[in-house]
Amino acid sequence: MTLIEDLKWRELHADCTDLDALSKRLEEGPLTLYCGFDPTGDTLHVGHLMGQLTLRRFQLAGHRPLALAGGATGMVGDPSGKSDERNLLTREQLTHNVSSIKKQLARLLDFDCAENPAQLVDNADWTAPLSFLDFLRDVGKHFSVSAMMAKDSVKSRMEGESGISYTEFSYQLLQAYDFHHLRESHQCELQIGGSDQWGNITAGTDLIRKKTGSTAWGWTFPLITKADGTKFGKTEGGAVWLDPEKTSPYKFYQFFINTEDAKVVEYLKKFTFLSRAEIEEFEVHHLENPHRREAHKALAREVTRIVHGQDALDAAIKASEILFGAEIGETSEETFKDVVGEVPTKEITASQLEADGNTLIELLVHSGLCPSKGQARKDIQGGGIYVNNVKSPDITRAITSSDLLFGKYLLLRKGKRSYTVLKLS
Ligand code: 545
Repeated sequence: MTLIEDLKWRELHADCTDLDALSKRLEEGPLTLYCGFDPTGDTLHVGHLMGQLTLRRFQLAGHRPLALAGGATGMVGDPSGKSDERNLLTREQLTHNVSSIKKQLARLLDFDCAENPAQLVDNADWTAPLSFLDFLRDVGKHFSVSAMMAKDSVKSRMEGESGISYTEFSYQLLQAYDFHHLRESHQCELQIGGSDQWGNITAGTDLIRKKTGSTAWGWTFPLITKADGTKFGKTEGGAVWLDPEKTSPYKFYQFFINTEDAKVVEYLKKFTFLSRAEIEEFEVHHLENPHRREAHKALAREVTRIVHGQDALDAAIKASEILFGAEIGETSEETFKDVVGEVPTKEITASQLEADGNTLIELLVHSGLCPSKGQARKDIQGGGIYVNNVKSPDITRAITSSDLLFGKYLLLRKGKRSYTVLKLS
């Protein structure tokens, strides 16, 4: 299967400026391609993964990827897909965002391989020194205002309530100029992006043709959606970030475990590097034994490994098992801390623990899992109470420091999923 066939099979093809010519070019040998990321925030979320993963697919097929951080374009604001004018970011915000985004962009690509290492570029490097007058003469002259107004990003804003400022209207020229610059300086022949980027990408291929007559292609992938067409990557707790400080690897893993059944195969194709044969096997599994959730587990496993690495994945799986009732057994303290981070935690003092008659009943009330001692007694007798994931049906059960995990934690559970950790203060 060629790279293009693979991308099509993975449903990563929305549009291409000239598919036949690009296919031929890819057969001839490696090319350089790029995808841009504006520092509109200080961390990327799962929705932004597609650009990086697609760059990586090209790299695995032997091509040279450039990840562009929009130090310049971030100062202006891309109107694509936005119904309202953006607030300008301050220089301090931008500097902060650019440096943290650069770190995240460096994760998925290989920057050290001998043949086709990835490279990070920042469009502020070539745009900031440019004078406004030179830009108008050298770039602006190649654009017709009516073509600029015909772009979806501009048209929809002109038709809508909020209109568009001259600043955002000019955005497409900056992105077009980047492509031209990278074509000249890095022999970059292809730009990729989500389908919201089509107007900006074709502004670039047009500019290149007009200025130098060189060949250049644009490729877009569909924006990822949920089964009902709504925005992907949001949970009740907010966006699913790639930064482990903002979204723990455990929560990240659980987000993919909870993928809608109708989407799991599509996401396996789009978010993982598993082969077609492997994915088709999971598809059969899923149709025959949906309750085993093998496809969901494979998806969560692969994406968590790609983004957070093997160790964080192992810990996330272990924490998931514990929170789904598995015995605690050999768990390390590090992993257990992940569990602690995911469930309500209450402090308990040593004297509270050693107090006379300190029974499980009392601690259940203290933890908030049971509203009263009477209810706690009933829950214990009903067999619904677990201490460190071991069923505790004895109402006289005392809790002592020997029950503490790692000398300081007690994991109380009621029923299937209600957990509280008591932590020795
Ligand atoms: C800037 C200069 C260029 C080429 C591209 C750009 C950026 C581009 C853009 N892209 C989006 C983006 O989102 C913010 C990310 C980080 C906080 O705005 N004009 O920067 C997204 N992009 C990835 C995909 C996208 C797109 O980074 O293309 O479609 C989302 O999947 O929205 O010379």
